[in-house]
Amino acid sequence: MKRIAVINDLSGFGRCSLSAALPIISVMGHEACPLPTAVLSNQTGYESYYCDDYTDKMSFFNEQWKKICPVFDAIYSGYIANEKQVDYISSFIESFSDETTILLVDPVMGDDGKLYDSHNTAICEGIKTLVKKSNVICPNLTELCILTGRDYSSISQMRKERILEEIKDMSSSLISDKLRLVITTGIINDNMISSTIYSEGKFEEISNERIGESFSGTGDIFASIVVSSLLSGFDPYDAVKKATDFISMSLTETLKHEYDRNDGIDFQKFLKRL
Ligand code: PXL
Repeated sequence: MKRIAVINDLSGFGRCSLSAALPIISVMGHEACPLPTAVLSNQTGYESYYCDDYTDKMSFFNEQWKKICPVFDAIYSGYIANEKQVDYISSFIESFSDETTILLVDPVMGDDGKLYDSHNTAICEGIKTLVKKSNVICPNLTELCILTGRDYSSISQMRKERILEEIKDMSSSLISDKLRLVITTGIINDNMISSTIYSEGKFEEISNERIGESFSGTGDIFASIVVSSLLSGFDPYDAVKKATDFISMSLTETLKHEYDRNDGIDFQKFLKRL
């Protein structure tokens, strides 16, 4: 069985981060080894929350894990709370990977053209350095703009074909010997929502009907399915298709009843289809 180190927070409510990643990776046949960055009563989008920062405890995991699993098949990092964690994750990647390890960094920084309240420009600079050490990233359009220093508000107002050209250009500018796959999510056009895939000079788009608004945890669900699929040997297009179809199904289910976007989406009953 292949092992994925999952570096993310544990939130009691919000069906996001580790609470979403662990069931998804497990049902897809891999062992998910959680390394919590923080333990929260609920994700930070709710009106209030309690957060126990785990930064100073993370290095104890290093010490113990080296004795059990010196190299992971994949390392997947998500929500990062501070700059110190960026340094830690950077050294975790160096010490627990070899040339076969899939390194997926989800550069969680913001949405709808805005940084999350919890994120300042210093953390974003750190995340940029982490992205350079990864080989797969899955930013949303806001995060892709931050990573490439482009202006979200002007790009998001362009017509669809131009937006796609810009995304292709931004994606290719991030590609290096190390970073080989850039997947951009949440590209909204009328009643459709698309993801794009840039790898080996090829640029592809997958579109789904836009269902509801933006919900907690969908980015984490997306990244968890992508990293698990890549580890199972799927090609990037099929990995992204699996993720977007799963999220569409779960969103449709969520909208059947009263909901709060902070509670995340009803994905549980579809897990066995993964
Ligand atoms: O899903 C992103 C995420 C993860 N973890 C925490 C968050 C958020 C988004 O707000 O607050 C704690």
